[in-house]
Amino acid sequence: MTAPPSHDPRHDPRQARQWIAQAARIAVLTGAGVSAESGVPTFRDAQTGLWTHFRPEDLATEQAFRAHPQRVWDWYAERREMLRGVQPNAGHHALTAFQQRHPGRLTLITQNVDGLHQRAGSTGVLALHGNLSADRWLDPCALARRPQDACPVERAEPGRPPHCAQCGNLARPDVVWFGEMLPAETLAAASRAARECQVMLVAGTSGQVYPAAGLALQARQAGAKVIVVNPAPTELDEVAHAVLTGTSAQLLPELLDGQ
Ligand code: BV8
Repeated sequence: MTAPPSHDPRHDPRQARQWIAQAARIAVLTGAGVSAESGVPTFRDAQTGLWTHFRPEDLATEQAFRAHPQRVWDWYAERREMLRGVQPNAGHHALTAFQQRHPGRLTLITQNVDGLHQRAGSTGVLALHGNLSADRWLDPCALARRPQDACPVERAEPGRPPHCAQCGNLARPDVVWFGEMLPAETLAAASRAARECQVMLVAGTSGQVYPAAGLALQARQAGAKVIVVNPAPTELDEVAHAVLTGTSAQLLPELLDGQ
């Protein structure tokens, strides 16, 4: 265990590790940073290639998709392609191993849509923002007899978003876009975990996106110790009891392994 140069408990992994050891219930909130060491660019890393001139917030919206379906679809297709060769990293595995050693004690809440926690074997993952590798229909089928009936035919033509050959409905990624509500049950379960935990571990998120980032405040207000793991300052540092500067693949094993 590396002792920090200045013995400030706010920056001492040993103090954080002790809080975890004593916690009956632990909630973990992860963001794009925990996938960085798997080679997945974070959500606010500089966009590259075709996307240099777009902000993610301007692409990840229903309005953008309706206005430019091809462009938004291509952005998601490229992100899906990038995920193909990617593996979970030591941070993902440390969370899974802890869950396996202590069934029911750690609730994993993620903002990530890359599915890496699930692929690492984590269970009961509360995926607040959906799943990048799944599609759903943009609108109810215009020709269906009942609104809940899905479109019958998904026609995929190279490069175009799959669409219904009968009514023209478009398929869209099964993620939560900006301006869209989060899945109510998932958010309620995440909020309950935040309010009932003794420790909330916040790893790899800039803390800019709500309501996800608000879970850290809920945990703090309910009396939990809040621990932030990030190589850089975040918007949640002032909510935290401990701010550990480092990467998740390095610090999550340090905090969780052997517990
Ligand atoms: C909502 C899926 C109710 C899509 C994502 C105006 C109108 C409507 C809403 C709003 C509005 N103004 C504000 C809002 C609320 C809005 C919001 O919060 N906006 C922000 C930009 C201010 N929220 C919403 O719209 C949410 N819905 O509020 O509904 C509503 C409805 C209508 C009207 C009003 C309210 C929906 C939010 C969900 C958006 N979808 N993803 C997709 O992926 O394409 S969010 C997206 O951001 C990703 O999921 C990402 O995970 C998430 C959060 O970002 P981070 O994970 O933190 O990633 P980021 O790149 O920012 O930071 C990475 C961090 O990692 C950094 O800190 C870095 O230092 C660190 N790091 C780097 N390397 C490492 C590392 N950490 C550890 N180890 C490393 N190695």
